[in-house]
Amino acid sequence: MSVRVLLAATVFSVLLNMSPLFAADQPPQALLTPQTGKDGAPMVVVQAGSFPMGVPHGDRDGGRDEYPRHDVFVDTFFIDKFEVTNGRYLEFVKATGHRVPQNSKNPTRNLWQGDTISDSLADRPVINVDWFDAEAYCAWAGKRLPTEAEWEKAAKGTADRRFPWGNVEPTLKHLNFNQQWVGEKTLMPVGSYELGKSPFGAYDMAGNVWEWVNDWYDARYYEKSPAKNPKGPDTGTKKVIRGAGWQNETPTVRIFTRVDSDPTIRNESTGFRCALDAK
Ligand SMILES: [Ca+2]
Repeated sequence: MSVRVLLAATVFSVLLNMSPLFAADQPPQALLTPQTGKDGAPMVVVQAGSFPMGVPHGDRDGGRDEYPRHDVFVDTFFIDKFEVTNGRYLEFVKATGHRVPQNSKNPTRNLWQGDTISDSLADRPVINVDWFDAEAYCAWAGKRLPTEAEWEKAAKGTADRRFPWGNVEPTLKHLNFNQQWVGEKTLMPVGSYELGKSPFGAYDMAGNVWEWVNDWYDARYYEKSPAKNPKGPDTGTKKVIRGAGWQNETPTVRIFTRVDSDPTIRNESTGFRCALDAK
């Protein structure tokens, strides 16, 4: 190989390696380090760009509120790698005096003893928190709840898929689902399912606990939502929860499942994770 050919090959190779720097809507990943909030919870980067929101092309299931499939552009943001744990929530309660998680309808499903938790509960997702508790935690941590579109993109990646890991039907190696209540062991420690993580590296986006997102629920929102950074309706009576929980079966744990919930309800199936703008 002549020097000239070698030089050309080297230049070509360097250009190839740099090509992500020039790709539209894709910030150079190496230069973007995920930040963390005050809670120290690890976060992952979700790069700017479009993704298909709603029921994938060719699939005929899903609720009416999950149609039409539509492309949504979302700016770069960070999202918690894991659901917020009881251990982190306890730090928030201690720091702020915020009320403890409590299931007012079914006290047998409380897992906290006052403001004390067992060691084995610390890494499991917090439950018995309403939308306002979730919002308060994220604000304390210097973060915010993800929008519904951000949540779906973090779970799905940039192309159609039914589950965070792809289109393979769910098994107990992918997620915590299809369970009966047995106390704290109903919930799995966050990040237990390597096989179930999303294309952006977020864990438990399907199963373990449902997750509050910021948006008000509107069954017809997809018919009119803005194509860029949709934030949900301005007002409403119900908030959206996403991702399904430990008690749900296969159809419900699909990424695109949308469910509405009274924002003041505190139950044993719903927790949350936080997001953060990329600065
Ligand atoms: Ca979850």
